[in-house]
Amino acid sequence: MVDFSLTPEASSLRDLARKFARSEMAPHAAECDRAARFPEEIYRKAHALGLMNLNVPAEFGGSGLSLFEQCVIVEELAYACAGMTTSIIANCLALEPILLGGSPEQQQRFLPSFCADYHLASFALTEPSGGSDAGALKTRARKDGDAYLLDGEKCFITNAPHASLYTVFATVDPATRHRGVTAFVVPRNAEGVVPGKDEEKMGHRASSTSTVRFDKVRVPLSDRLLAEGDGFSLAMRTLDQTRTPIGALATGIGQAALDHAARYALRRETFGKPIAEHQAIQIKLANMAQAVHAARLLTWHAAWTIDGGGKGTLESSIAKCFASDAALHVADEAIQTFGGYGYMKEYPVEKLLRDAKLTQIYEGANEIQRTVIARELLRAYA
Ligand code: COS
Repeated sequence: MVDFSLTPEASSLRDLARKFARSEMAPHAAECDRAARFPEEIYRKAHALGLMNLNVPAEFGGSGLSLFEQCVIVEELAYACAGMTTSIIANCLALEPILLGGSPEQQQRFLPSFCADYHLASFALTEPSGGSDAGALKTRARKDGDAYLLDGEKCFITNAPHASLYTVFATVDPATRHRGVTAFVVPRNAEGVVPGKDEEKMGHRASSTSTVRFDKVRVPLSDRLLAEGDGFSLAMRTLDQTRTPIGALATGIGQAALDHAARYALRRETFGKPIAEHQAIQIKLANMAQAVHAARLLTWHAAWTIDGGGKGTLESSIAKCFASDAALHVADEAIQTFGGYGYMKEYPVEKLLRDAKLTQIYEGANEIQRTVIARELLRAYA
């Protein structure tokens, strides 16, 4: 039978994440947003509590959580600050290719240090010439004896200026498009690795984003993940896993927007009564509640599918796409409920709109999610 209740473990993880989010993250969210400050002290605390490397199995010192449990945590964190959450969960994205494609020796070599101490890793796939067409990447990997030389530039890389390791996707032969894409693990201190300056972003301003240049970076053969040409499907399989938590992140933004709007509607009065008593506002709140609820259930369903051994390509794209569209809409309606105050930085809802916007873009723009959904769907009818 389908069961929507949380297990005692998931419930206590939710409580832990909620307490951390509300006591450690929320009080600093507005200030970090205003100043575009990367609050490393908060990320260190998240690491110490086991809220960082959620997908890394316990045998490597990680939290070893199911995707469902990860989603429960991510929603709580994002409720307090989506930008901080993006930085906290970036290790999950960056380390996933090692979990999926690393040999036991590579996993043992790369993963435990991230769990034992606070270190950040970044997933380096997107390039300036285009992110959606991931098979057309231009970063070159040329064989040179017992190593590869990597040349190229990545952009929009979360945590890149602070990372000690990158999972990098490069091509051994651009003419073969996705069939040349190959994955590598590259330490930050390798000669020729040059992270750029922090980008000035619209939202997620507590998170750090930059380019990373690779200038003839020597990567030993032993740091290649899987075989030459296996990198594209490894990136796709990684994103199948990590798009679902983005659905949870967007759900957290949506829930925060709904809560702010409902509380405000109960205390703001117009025409002699709280605006919550006006049908126009009730309809808004009802639509917002439906969107958040549906986003959460689609996210949970995608996580449940993947935890049960399913590939989850369709389900994770549906969850990510729906929840991020819902988050933007709900944040917009929260601002409308606040009226002019909603547009002011003094109130928390305009930040939610700016933060929600990115969830429609990163980990695959929603146009790409719809492409994936349509392909998966049509396969069933062919
Ligand atoms: N799992 C495993 N393999 C997959 C896969 C998946 N989910 N999706 C595609 N593949 C495989 C295909 O089976 C195909 O393999 P073969 O060469 O053996 O036939 C190969 O990958 C190419 O697939 P496809 O033809 O679908 O590739 P396209 O170039 O058409 O691109 C999209 C597919 C658009 C889905 C892909 O480029 C994409 O996801 N882009 C967005 C990238 C992204 O999310 N960037 C954000 C980065 S993180 S912030």
